[in-house]
This record gives sequence, structure tokens and C-alpha cells, in this order.
Amino acid sequence: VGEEEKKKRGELFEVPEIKFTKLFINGSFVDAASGRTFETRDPRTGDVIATVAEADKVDVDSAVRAARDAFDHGEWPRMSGSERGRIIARFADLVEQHADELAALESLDAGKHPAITKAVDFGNALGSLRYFAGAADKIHGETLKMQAQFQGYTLREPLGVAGIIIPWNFPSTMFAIKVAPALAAGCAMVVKPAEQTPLSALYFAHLAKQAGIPDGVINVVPGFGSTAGAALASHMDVDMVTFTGSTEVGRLIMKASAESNLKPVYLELGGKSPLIIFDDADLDMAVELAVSANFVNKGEACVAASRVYVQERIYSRFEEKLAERMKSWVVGDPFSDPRADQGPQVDKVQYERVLSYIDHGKREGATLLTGGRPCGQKEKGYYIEPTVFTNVKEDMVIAKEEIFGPVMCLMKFKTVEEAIARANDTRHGLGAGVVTRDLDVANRVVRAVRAGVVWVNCYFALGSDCPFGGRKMSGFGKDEGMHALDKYLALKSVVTPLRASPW
Ligand code: TXE
Repeated sequence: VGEEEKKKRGELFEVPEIKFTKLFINGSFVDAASGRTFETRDPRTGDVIATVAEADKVDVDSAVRAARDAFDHGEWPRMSGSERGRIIARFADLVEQHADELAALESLDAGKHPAITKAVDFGNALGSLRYFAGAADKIHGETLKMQAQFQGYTLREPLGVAGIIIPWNFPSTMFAIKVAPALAAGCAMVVKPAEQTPLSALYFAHLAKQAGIPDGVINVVPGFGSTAGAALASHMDVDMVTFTGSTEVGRLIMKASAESNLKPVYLELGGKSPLIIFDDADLDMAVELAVSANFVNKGEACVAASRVYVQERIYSRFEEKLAERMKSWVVGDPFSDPRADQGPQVDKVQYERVLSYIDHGKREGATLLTGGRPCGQKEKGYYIEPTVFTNVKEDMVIAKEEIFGPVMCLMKFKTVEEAIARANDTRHGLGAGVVTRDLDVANRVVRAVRAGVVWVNCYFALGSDCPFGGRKMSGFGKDEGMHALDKYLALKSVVTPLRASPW
């Protein structure tokens, strides 16, 4: 099949032109006040893709001022919900019209596969924009009966200026699942994309303006965490912060809130999610789930099931099948090889971090079933072989800490009780999976496991109406679903006296 045919089939994407590299403040693309820029790199080669304006505290101040003004005096929070919904839906249509270009841009910046990015990342982003477009006119309070002489009602009002700090693993999805409910609620916002992947958020900002979202409602300030991110988290005029990223930075954000204006913060942090496979499972399906739950998006997924527990009786057969399956898993350049299942890690820091975990696993005495080495092409790019460790002990670092790369830890268990206890023996609580044909066993695990989402005979199944967010040190607060709106709304109780009634 020729290149033209592949393009038509959506299998080949062109490397896109970079159009937006400045900060987006109050409806305009502007340079940083300091004039400084930073480089964003192509993980396939390590080469510079573009230099991007670098926001620091001064620029964050300007962006917050613009958002404050749009919220305090602008039309967005005062508009009817249905009008806001109409504009958000238009924004979604524009994103859809530019999905090929956006998917290619995102893939270039983050080392993803453009066809998968278009289907999955943008599928989720569009789903979320459209879901919250539909929710914008369905935000209402309750009537309160109260006591004999009083009655009351609640108003759910837009909270104000939202600070949105997002990571680099699913930049577009993260942007949409936080920006869409904030828009529906009537908030104004400042978005700080990750320094590794600033490009798609800037493109989104341009489309938001075209869709008719008023100036100042969405501001985007690419820059580093310790400067731009920290300035947003500690800003006195920011009314809430929603953050997805590392546990360490989650802690810093709570601290910044405590030491500034006590703004509510919502944190979606790392995980070390268990996938429990019982001995009655469909073995082929179980292998496929374990593979996708660990190696999709090169393992850069907060809900990756990096602890796979397999019941004793099927353990060796599972191991054999898994090793066989991995032979056909392709690591390669997602732009030139449409068959590539796995691209490069997002940057050099993550690449080295994942490799150091792999070394740790080897030193701690775990056995390599597959992978375990870097596999860059011509010594370039941040590629790592999909790696499966067996003989993993619960107290090994690789079984405890989030690796955030293509590394699976395989472990054996005997009973349901043991599986549940080991699954819960972690500081994290983001996702969990159970594979079995026995409904009673599935239900026992579902009820007992402490996680934000539990998948039965599937994994990674998410959707715009499915609340997503963790427990324990995986954070708190939900993205997606109607609950997500609560983060961006203030609940006000209103009480009025009841005059003596004639009957
Ligand atoms: O995350 P950071 P990093 C985990 C994963 C990964 C590790 C480190 O284990 O290996 O974290 O990744 C901004 N104040 N996850 O270092 O630093 C930063 O600029 C305010 C899991 O890249 O947490 C970026 O926009 N903001 C995770 C965002 O925080 C700050 C996804 C995330 O970066 C800041 C990513 C500060 N002081 C990493 N410091 C998930 N839950 O999916 C940084 N930032």
C-alpha cells in the first residue's frame, strides 16, 4: 500500500507545522514579559520541535488578572447555561474539524501514535467537551423545607477563577476534562500545561477564541512547574486548583493553598494499580488486558495496572502466553511505522527514570521475562523495550513505586482473600482490575478493593459520564461525570421567612 493510500486510510500522519508558541492571555498570543522561551523536544529523536514562550510569576499574574476580570465583569458567568453550552459545543466541533492536525501535534510533542491519539485522546476530549456542553443548562439547586417559619433553596454558582495544572501523558484529554466542566459552570481559568507538551493547549486556546469563548475566560501559560505552576497554586486571586501529576507536586500544591488563600484543591496523582486474574479467566483475554493495561501509551498512564496478580493454577500458562504475545508487540516511530504499538517515552528525564527502575528490579532479584533494555533507533530517541518482571516480591521498589513506563510486575497468589489484601497493600488507590467468570468473586473484589475505579473483565474503559479520580495517596476529587461540576461551583443556601399561611 502506497503512502497516499495510507494517508487516506488514516494510517499515516504528516508531521505538522507548529503555529502557536506564545502565551495566550486575554484572548491574544503574547510573549513572556521576561522575553524568555524554552524548548520542547521530539521524543523520537531528542531534537527541538519549537521554542515556546516561558511564563513565570509576572505572566501568571497577568493571566489571573484577565481571568478575574472576565469572571467579575464579563458575560461568561452571566450568560444562560444553554448559551454557554452552545458555545462549548461549537468549540468541540472546531476541535473535531482539526483533529488530524491536533493529533499529529500531540503525538509529535509526546511521542504518541497519531491514529491512536486521534481515536482515543481526542475521542475522550471531544466526549468531555460535548458532555459538559450538554450539562451547562442542567445546573440547578434544591428546595429545602426547613422549619415551619422558613423555607430555603440552594444556588449552585460558578466558583470564580480556576487554576488548572496538567501533565504531559494525555495533554489534550487532561485539558478537556478539566476545562469543559469549568466552562460549563461559568468559571474563568488559567491553564498551565506541562513543560514537556505545551503545544496542544495553545492550539485549543486558538480554537476556543474562534468558537466565541470570550477573551480572558481561557488563558494558557506554558512554563515550568516551580515557577509558573507554583505561582498559580499560591495565587491569592485563584479560587480553586485542579491538578493532575505527581504525588510530590500534589503535596506542594496543597501546601501552597494552605499558605495562601486556602483555595480548594483537587488532586489526581499517581497509582500502582492491581490487576487480579483468577484461574477461571479467559486466558487470552487476561493476557491482552495485562498487556494493554501496562504498555498502552508506553506505560505513561496513571491507571496502568503495573501489579499483575495471577492465580497459582494458571500462573505458568499465563507467563508463557504473555511471553509469546510480547513477540508481536512493536516498538517504533509512530509517524513512520503505523504498526508501532509503542512509541518513545516523553523525554530524557522520564526515559532515564524508567531505565533506573528497571535496573533496580534487576538488582533486587526480579527475573526478566521480556525486555529490560533501551531500544532507540541509531542511538536516538527515548525508546524502551516493553519489560515484564517475574518473581517480584511485594517489598521490592518496582512493586511499590509508580514507574510510569512500559514495566509490568507479575506476581502469583492463591486465594481471593490473599489477592484482596495484597491489592490493597499500597499507599495508592486509583484503579483496579479483576478478571474472572465468577460473579461472586468479581463482586467480592469490587467491594473490597480501595480504588477510584474498578474494571471487571476490561481495563482502561473510561467515558465522559464515568467519574474518574482516586483515593488514598492517589488524590481526591473527580474528573468526568456530573460530580466533576461540583469542583467549579459554589453551593449557596438561601433562606426566606414563610408568612403565616391561610390554610
Ligand atoms: O510530574 P509533575 P513529572 C508521575 C509519574 C512521573 C512522575 C514525575 O510517576 O514519573 O509523576 O513526573 C507541574 N507547583 N505522574 O515530574 O512535576 C508541571 O509543570 C505547581 C503521574 O513530570 O507533577 C506539570 O504541569 N505545579 C501523573 C505538572 O505539574 C507544578 C502524570 C505535572 O508534573 C510544580 C504525570 C509546582 N511546584 C506524572 N511542579 C498522573 N497522575 O497521571 C511541577 N508542576
